[in-house]
Amino acid sequence: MTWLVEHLQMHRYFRPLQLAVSDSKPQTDPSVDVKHNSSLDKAMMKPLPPAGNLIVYDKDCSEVFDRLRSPSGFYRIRPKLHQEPFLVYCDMADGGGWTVFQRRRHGKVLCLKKCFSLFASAGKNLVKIDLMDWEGKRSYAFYENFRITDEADKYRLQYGQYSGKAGDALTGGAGMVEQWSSCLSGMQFSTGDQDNDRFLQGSCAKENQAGWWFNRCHAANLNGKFYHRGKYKAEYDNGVVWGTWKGLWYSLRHTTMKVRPLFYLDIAGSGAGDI
Ligand SMILES: [Ca+2]
Repeated sequence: MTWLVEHLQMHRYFRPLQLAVSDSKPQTDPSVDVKHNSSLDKAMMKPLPPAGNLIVYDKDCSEVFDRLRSPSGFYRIRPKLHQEPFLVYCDMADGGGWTVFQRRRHGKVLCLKKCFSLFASAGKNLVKIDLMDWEGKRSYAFYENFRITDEADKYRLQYGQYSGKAGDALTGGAGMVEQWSSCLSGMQFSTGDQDNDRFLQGSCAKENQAGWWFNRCHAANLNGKFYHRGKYKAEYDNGVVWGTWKGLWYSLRHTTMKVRPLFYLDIAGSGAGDI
């Protein structure tokens, strides 16, 4: 009798769990160019609501938010009609509707191959970069009309007006000399085996052990090496860096790059932001 009760309890306990596991399976997309390597990230992957027979994908997280007013989490989007839908993290706090394309929290996330299509549309957009140091202090930078071109153009970076508190590190700061060496506007994406920087004597991507946009080399590298404290010493300034806020020798704890349409009904208002 006890065995039966136990069995039923086990059965009842495990059944929904199994369902939950299988429900969440479509959320795990091995083809997404994102490395999820934390249980926290996995916990955030909640099942999508049933879509019925006709599955219509939203083109970005702002459309998901407009339609569902749903919480932050992973959602399948399709920026272009002829494109395969893919998973992205939607930040539904901080005013809502943000499509996250870069994130450092528990490992590297940079959605490039699929996410560049988010920037290909004619509509104006706003990118917000959220930064957090090791004391939990936050800062941010906004860029209007952010663009990443396609693979043929090696994912060239372009952006418009900066505003915010953390400084315009993508441009290298205010000084001409700094901008000559570190302005990332117009730069193609570099990796360890694809040197597209302007540093003739070597490879910025190799020195920094990171795929990123480099000039000669950078004042901002959110894909840099993760250090377990802020200040670091190394041969190269290869940390997770936003130079205009914390300098080149301070590696940040969390960073996020996220995009949404420029003219978006912002319910809560975007301030220091969720990260
Ligand atoms: Ca080079």
